[in-house]
Amino acid sequence: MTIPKQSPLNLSEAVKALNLEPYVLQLEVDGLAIIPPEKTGVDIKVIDTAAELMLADAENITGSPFDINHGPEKELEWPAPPFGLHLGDPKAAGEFGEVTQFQLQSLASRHRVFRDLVINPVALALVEHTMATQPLLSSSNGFVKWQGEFGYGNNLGLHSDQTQVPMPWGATAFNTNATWCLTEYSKEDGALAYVPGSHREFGKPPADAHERAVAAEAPKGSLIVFHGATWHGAYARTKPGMRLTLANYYRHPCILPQEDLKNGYNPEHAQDCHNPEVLRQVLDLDSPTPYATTDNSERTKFGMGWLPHVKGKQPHTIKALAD
Ligand SMILES: O=C(O)CCC(=O)C(=O)O
Ligand SMILES: [Fe+2]
Repeated sequence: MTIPKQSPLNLSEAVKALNLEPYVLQLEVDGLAIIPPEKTGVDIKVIDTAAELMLADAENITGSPFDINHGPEKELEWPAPPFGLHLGDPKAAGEFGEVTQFQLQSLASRHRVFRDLVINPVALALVEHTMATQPLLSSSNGFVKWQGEFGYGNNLGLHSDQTQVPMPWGATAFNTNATWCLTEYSKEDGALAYVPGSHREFGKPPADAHERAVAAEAPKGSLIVFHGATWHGAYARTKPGMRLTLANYYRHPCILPQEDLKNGYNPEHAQDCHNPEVLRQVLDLDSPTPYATTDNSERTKFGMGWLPHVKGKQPHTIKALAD
Protein backbone atom coordinates (compact mmCIF):
# COMPACT_ATOMS: atom_id res chain seq x y z
CA MET A 1 0.00 0.00 0.00
CA THR A 2 1.29 3.46 -0.80
CA ILE A 3 0.63 6.00 1.89
CA PRO A 4 -0.31 9.37 0.34
CA LYS A 5 2.26 12.11 0.96
CA GLN A 6 -0.11 14.26 2.99
CA SER A 7 -1.17 11.39 5.22
CA PRO A 8 -0.47 12.02 8.89
CA LEU A 9 0.63 8.38 9.08
CA ASN A 10 3.97 9.47 7.69
CA LEU A 11 6.38 9.89 10.59
CA SER A 12 8.85 12.73 10.16
CA GLU A 13 12.55 12.39 10.82
CA ALA A 14 12.08 14.67 13.86
CA VAL A 15 9.40 12.39 15.35
CA LYS A 16 11.67 9.38 14.91
CA ALA A 17 14.83 11.10 16.17
CA LEU A 18 13.06 12.35 19.31
CA ASN A 19 11.29 8.99 19.94
CA LEU A 20 7.89 10.62 19.86
CA GLU A 21 6.01 7.70 18.28
CA PRO A 22 3.90 6.96 21.42
CA TYR A 23 2.68 10.58 21.46
CA VAL A 24 1.92 10.49 17.75
CA LEU A 25 -0.23 7.44 18.46
CA GLN A 26 -2.06 9.32 21.26
CA LEU A 27 -2.60 12.24 18.91
CA GLU A 28 -3.96 9.96 16.21
CA VAL A 29 -6.28 8.03 18.55
CA ASP A 30 -7.35 10.66 21.08
CA GLY A 31 -6.61 13.94 19.31
CA LEU A 32 -4.52 14.95 22.34
CA ALA A 33 -1.16 13.82 23.70
CA ILE A 34 0.41 14.47 27.08
CA ILE A 35 4.20 14.59 26.98
CA PRO A 36 5.74 14.22 30.46
CA PRO A 37 8.41 16.70 31.62
CA GLU A 38 11.28 14.24 31.21
CA LYS A 39 10.49 13.86 27.48
CA THR A 40 10.22 17.54 26.55
CA GLY A 41 13.92 18.36 26.94
CA VAL A 42 12.96 21.37 29.10
CA ASP A 43 14.53 21.75 32.54
CA ILE A 44 11.96 22.23 35.30
CA LYS A 45 13.80 25.45 36.30
CA VAL A 46 12.80 26.91 32.94
CA ILE A 47 9.17 26.02 33.68
CA ASP A 48 9.41 27.76 37.08
CA THR A 49 10.98 30.82 35.44
CA ALA A 50 8.15 30.94 32.90
CA ALA A 51 5.63 30.78 35.76
CA GLU A 52 7.39 33.61 37.63
CA LEU A 53 7.49 35.73 34.48
CA MET A 54 3.78 35.18 33.94
CA LEU A 55 3.00 36.21 37.51
CA ALA A 56 5.13 39.35 37.09
CA ASP A 57 3.28 40.16 33.85
CA ALA A 58 -0.06 39.56 35.59
CA GLU A 59 0.95 42.02 38.33
CA ASN A 60 2.10 44.54 35.74
CA ILE A 61 -1.23 44.44 33.97
CA THR A 62 -3.63 44.28 36.93
CA GLY A 63 -1.68 46.17 39.60
CA SER A 64 -2.14 43.28 42.03
CA PRO A 65 0.68 40.97 43.13
CA PHE A 66 -0.12 37.26 42.65
CA ASP A 67 0.85 34.46 44.99
CA ILE A 68 1.13 31.06 43.34
CA ASN A 69 -0.38 29.42 46.46
CA HIS A 70 -3.36 31.76 46.68
CA GLY A 71 -4.03 33.93 43.60
CA PRO A 72 -4.36 37.72 43.41
CA GLU A 73 -3.51 39.53 46.65
CA LYS A 74 -5.84 42.46 45.91
CA GLU A 75 -9.48 42.47 44.95
CA LEU A 76 -9.87 42.67 41.19
CA GLU A 77 -12.67 44.26 39.22
CA TRP A 78 -13.56 43.70 35.60
CA PRO A 79 -14.41 46.76 33.53
CA ALA A 80 -16.25 44.69 30.92
CA PRO A 81 -17.62 41.13 30.77
CA PRO A 82 -14.55 38.96 30.36
CA PHE A 83 -13.85 37.56 26.95
CA GLY A 84 -14.27 33.85 27.41
CA LEU A 85 -15.47 30.59 26.04
CA HIS A 86 -19.12 31.36 26.69
CA LEU A 87 -19.18 34.04 24.01
CA GLY A 88 -22.68 35.02 23.06
CA ASP A 89 -23.85 34.62 26.64
CA PRO A 90 -23.01 37.92 28.36
CA LYS A 91 -24.73 36.82 31.55
CA ALA A 92 -22.44 33.84 31.90
CA ALA A 93 -19.78 35.63 33.97
CA GLY A 94 -22.35 36.46 36.64
CA GLU A 95 -24.01 33.08 36.50
CA PHE A 96 -20.84 31.15 37.15
CA GLY A 97 -19.67 33.29 40.06
CA GLU A 98 -16.73 35.61 40.58
CA VAL A 99 -14.30 35.61 37.67
CA THR A 100 -11.09 33.77 38.53
CA GLN A 101 -9.26 33.64 35.22
CA PHE A 102 -7.75 35.89 32.57
CA GLN A 103 -5.35 35.67 29.67
CA LEU A 104 -1.97 37.26 29.05
CA GLN A 105 -1.34 37.79 25.36
CA SER A 106 1.69 37.97 23.05
CA LEU A 107 4.04 36.20 25.44
CA ALA A 108 6.50 35.37 22.64
CA SER A 109 7.20 39.10 22.58
CA ARG A 110 7.68 39.29 26.32
CA HIS A 111 10.65 37.06 27.11
CA ARG A 112 13.16 34.65 25.61
CA VAL A 113 11.91 31.82 27.83
CA PHE A 114 8.52 31.90 26.07
CA ARG A 115 10.18 32.08 22.63
CA ASP A 116 12.31 29.05 23.43
CA LEU A 117 9.15 27.12 24.33
CA VAL A 118 7.53 28.20 21.03
CA ILE A 119 10.36 26.52 19.11
CA ASN A 120 10.83 23.58 21.45
CA PRO A 121 11.73 20.69 19.07
CA VAL A 122 9.32 18.20 20.70
CA ALA A 123 6.40 20.63 20.44
CA LEU A 124 7.25 21.54 16.84
CA ALA A 125 7.64 17.90 15.75
CA LEU A 126 4.25 16.92 17.17
CA VAL A 127 2.45 20.00 15.86
CA GLU A 128 4.02 19.43 12.46
CA HIS A 129 2.73 15.85 12.53
CA THR A 130 -0.85 17.04 13.00
CA MET A 131 -0.59 19.46 10.07
CA ALA A 132 1.57 17.36 7.73
CA THR A 133 3.51 20.54 7.00
CA GLN A 134 5.71 23.04 8.79
CA PRO A 135 3.58 24.84 11.39
CA LEU A 136 3.50 28.61 11.92
CA LEU A 137 2.74 30.38 15.18
CA SER A 138 -0.69 31.96 15.53
CA SER A 139 -0.43 33.32 19.08
CA SER A 140 1.21 32.68 22.39
CA ASN A 141 -1.02 33.24 25.41
CA GLY A 142 -0.84 32.64 29.12
CA PHE A 143 -3.87 31.45 31.10
CA VAL A 144 -3.86 32.74 34.67
CA LYS A 145 -6.42 30.92 36.82
CA TRP A 146 -7.05 30.51 40.53
CA GLN A 147 -9.59 28.87 42.84
CA GLY A 148 -13.23 29.66 42.20
CA GLU A 149 -16.47 28.32 40.88
CA PHE A 150 -15.97 30.29 37.71
CA GLY A 151 -15.51 27.92 34.87
CA TYR A 152 -17.08 27.53 31.51
CA GLY A 153 -20.42 26.26 32.78
CA ASN A 154 -21.91 22.79 32.78
CA ASN A 155 -20.78 22.00 29.27
CA LEU A 156 -17.17 22.83 30.34
CA GLY A 157 -16.96 25.32 27.46
CA LEU A 158 -16.28 22.49 25.02
CA HIS A 159 -15.24 23.73 21.59
CA SER A 160 -12.85 22.97 18.74
CA ASP A 161 -10.17 25.58 18.15
CA GLN A 162 -10.49 25.42 14.36
CA THR A 163 -14.20 26.28 14.45
CA GLN A 164 -13.85 29.10 11.92
CA VAL A 165 -12.53 26.78 9.23
CA PRO A 166 -15.30 25.72 6.82
CA MET A 167 -16.36 22.05 6.87
CA PRO A 168 -15.71 19.37 5.84
CA TRP A 169 -12.64 18.91 8.02
CA GLY A 170 -10.18 16.09 7.46
CA ALA A 171 -7.32 14.48 9.33
CA THR A 172 -5.02 17.48 8.77
CA ALA A 173 -5.23 20.04 11.57
CA PHE A 174 -5.68 23.70 10.65
CA ASN A 175 -4.70 24.78 14.15
CA THR A 176 -2.90 22.86 16.87
CA ASN A 177 -2.44 23.88 20.47
CA ALA A 178 0.74 23.11 22.44
CA THR A 179 0.04 23.99 26.07
CA TRP A 180 2.82 24.00 28.67
CA CYS A 181 1.67 23.21 32.20
CA LEU A 182 3.63 25.63 34.38
CA THR A 183 1.97 24.35 37.56
CA GLU A 184 0.58 20.97 38.63
CA TYR A 185 -2.34 20.09 36.42
CA SER A 186 -5.05 17.80 37.85
CA LYS A 187 -8.83 18.03 37.49
CA GLU A 188 -9.00 19.80 40.88
CA ASP A 189 -6.25 22.15 39.72
CA GLY A 190 -8.58 23.17 36.89
CA ALA A 191 -7.15 21.07 34.05
CA LEU A 192 -8.25 21.04 30.45
CA ALA A 193 -11.32 18.88 29.77
CA TYR A 194 -11.42 17.02 26.45
CA VAL A 195 -13.31 14.33 24.61
CA PRO A 196 -10.92 11.57 23.47
CA GLY A 197 -11.26 10.80 19.77
CA SER A 198 -13.49 13.81 19.08
CA HIS A 199 -11.12 15.09 16.36
CA ARG A 200 -12.34 12.11 14.31
CA GLU A 201 -15.92 13.40 14.45
CA PHE A 202 -14.79 16.30 12.22
CA GLY A 203 -17.16 18.90 13.62
CA LYS A 204 -18.42 20.94 16.54
CA PRO A 205 -19.37 19.29 19.86
CA PRO A 206 -23.03 18.37 20.41
CA ALA A 207 -24.78 19.71 23.54
CA ASP A 208 -24.17 16.50 25.53
CA ALA A 209 -20.47 16.15 24.61
CA HIS A 210 -19.42 17.00 28.21
CA GLU A 211 -20.75 13.60 29.31
CA ARG A 212 -17.82 12.04 27.47
CA ALA A 213 -15.20 14.57 28.67
CA VAL A 214 -12.17 13.61 30.77
CA ALA A 215 -9.46 15.70 32.44
CA ALA A 216 -6.07 16.05 30.75
CA GLU A 217 -4.17 15.49 34.00
CA ALA A 218 -0.43 16.03 33.91
CA PRO A 219 2.48 16.86 36.22
CA LYS A 220 4.00 20.35 36.20
CA GLY A 221 6.31 20.81 33.21
CA SER A 222 4.25 18.59 30.90
CA LEU A 223 3.32 19.56 27.39
CA ILE A 224 -0.21 18.94 26.11
CA VAL A 225 -0.61 18.94 22.34
CA PHE A 226 -4.06 18.80 20.79
CA HIS A 227 -5.50 18.84 17.30
CA GLY A 228 -7.65 21.84 16.30
CA ALA A 229 -10.70 19.61 15.86
CA THR A 230 -10.49 18.06 19.37
CA TRP A 231 -13.35 19.14 21.64
CA HIS A 232 -11.93 20.73 24.78
CA GLY A 233 -12.72 23.17 27.55
CA ALA A 234 -11.67 23.23 31.21
CA TYR A 235 -12.73 22.35 34.74
CA ALA A 236 -13.05 25.04 37.41
CA ARG A 237 -10.21 25.12 39.94
CA THR A 238 -11.60 23.72 43.18
CA LYS A 239 -8.51 23.94 45.39
CA PRO A 240 -6.36 26.85 46.61
CA GLY A 241 -3.51 28.05 44.45
CA MET A 242 -3.02 28.95 40.83
CA ARG A 243 -3.06 27.13 37.51
CA LEU A 244 -0.68 28.72 35.00
CA THR A 245 -0.39 27.56 31.40
CA LEU A 246 1.39 28.83 28.33
CA ALA A 247 -0.80 28.03 25.33
CA ASN A 248 1.27 28.23 22.17
CA TYR A 249 -1.19 28.15 19.34
CA TYR A 250 0.00 27.15 15.86
CA ARG A 251 -1.58 27.41 12.44
CA HIS A 252 -1.44 25.67 9.12
CA PRO A 253 0.01 28.13 6.53
CA CYS A 254 -3.44 28.51 4.92
CA ILE A 255 -4.89 29.94 8.16
CA LEU A 256 -4.59 33.55 9.36
CA PRO A 257 -2.69 34.20 12.61
CA GLN A 258 -4.37 35.56 15.73
CA GLU A 259 -1.42 37.88 16.46
CA ASP A 260 -0.08 40.16 13.73
CA LEU A 261 3.40 38.74 14.19
CA LYS A 262 4.64 39.68 10.73
CA ASN A 263 4.03 43.40 11.16
CA GLY A 264 4.17 43.66 14.91
CA TYR A 265 7.11 41.55 15.97
CA ASN A 266 10.30 43.27 17.13
CA PRO A 267 13.08 41.76 14.94
CA GLU A 268 15.53 41.99 17.85
CA HIS A 269 13.33 39.62 19.83
CA ALA A 270 13.43 37.11 16.97
CA GLN A 271 17.21 36.94 17.37
CA ASP A 272 16.99 36.43 21.12
CA CYS A 273 16.22 32.69 21.43
CA HIS A 274 18.02 29.36 21.11
CA ASN A 275 17.43 29.07 17.34
CA PRO A 276 16.70 32.39 15.55
CA GLU A 277 16.45 30.73 12.13
CA VAL A 278 13.65 28.40 13.26
CA LEU A 279 11.90 31.15 15.21
CA ARG A 280 11.85 33.44 12.14
CA GLN A 281 10.32 30.60 10.11
CA VAL A 282 7.70 29.78 12.74
CA LEU A 283 6.78 33.46 13.11
CA ASP A 284 6.61 33.63 9.28
CA LEU A 285 8.71 36.80 9.30
CA ASP A 286 10.41 36.26 5.94
CA SER A 287 7.62 35.04 3.66
CA PRO A 288 6.66 37.27 0.73
CA THR A 289 2.99 37.39 1.72
CA PRO A 290 1.06 39.26 2.92
CA TYR A 291 2.95 42.16 1.33
CA ALA A 292 2.39 45.80 2.24
CA THR A 293 0.98 48.19 -0.32
CA THR A 294 1.14 51.41 1.66
CA ASP A 295 4.80 52.20 1.04
CA ASN A 296 5.34 52.24 -2.74
CA SER A 297 9.11 52.09 -2.54
CA GLU A 298 8.87 48.77 -0.71
CA ARG A 299 6.95 47.23 -3.59
CA THR A 300 10.00 47.12 -5.82
CA LYS A 301 11.88 45.19 -3.18
CA PHE A 302 9.29 42.83 -1.77
CA GLY A 303 6.90 42.05 -4.63
CA MET A 304 5.80 38.50 -5.30
CA GLY A 305 8.55 38.16 -7.88
CA TRP A 306 11.44 40.16 -9.27
CA LEU A 307 10.60 43.24 -11.28
CA PRO A 308 12.74 44.09 -14.33
CA HIS A 309 14.31 47.50 -14.89
CA VAL A 310 16.29 49.15 -17.70
CA LYS A 311 19.72 47.64 -18.01
CA GLY A 312 22.38 49.61 -16.17
CA LYS A 313 19.86 51.87 -14.37
CA GLN A 314 18.53 51.83 -10.83
CA PRO A 315 14.98 50.40 -10.45
CA HIS A 316 12.26 53.04 -10.49
CA THR A 317 10.12 53.55 -7.46
CA ILE A 318 6.58 52.61 -8.42
CA LYS A 319 4.31 55.64 -8.35
CA ALA A 320 0.61 55.77 -7.68
CA LEU A 321 -1.24 54.84 -10.89
CA ALA A 322 -3.48 57.89 -11.06
CA ASP A 323 -4.24 60.98 -9.00
O1 LIG B 1 -7.40 26.15 29.58
C1 LIG B 1 -8.49 26.62 29.30
O2 LIG B 1 -9.17 27.22 30.10
C2 LIG B 1 -9.04 26.48 27.90
C3 LIG B 1 -7.94 26.55 26.92
C4 LIG B 1 -8.38 26.60 25.50
O3 LIG B 1 -9.52 26.51 25.12
C5 LIG B 1 -7.32 26.77 24.52
O4 LIG B 1 -6.14 26.97 24.87
O5 LIG B 1 -7.65 26.69 23.30
FE1 LIG C 1 -9.56 26.28 22.89
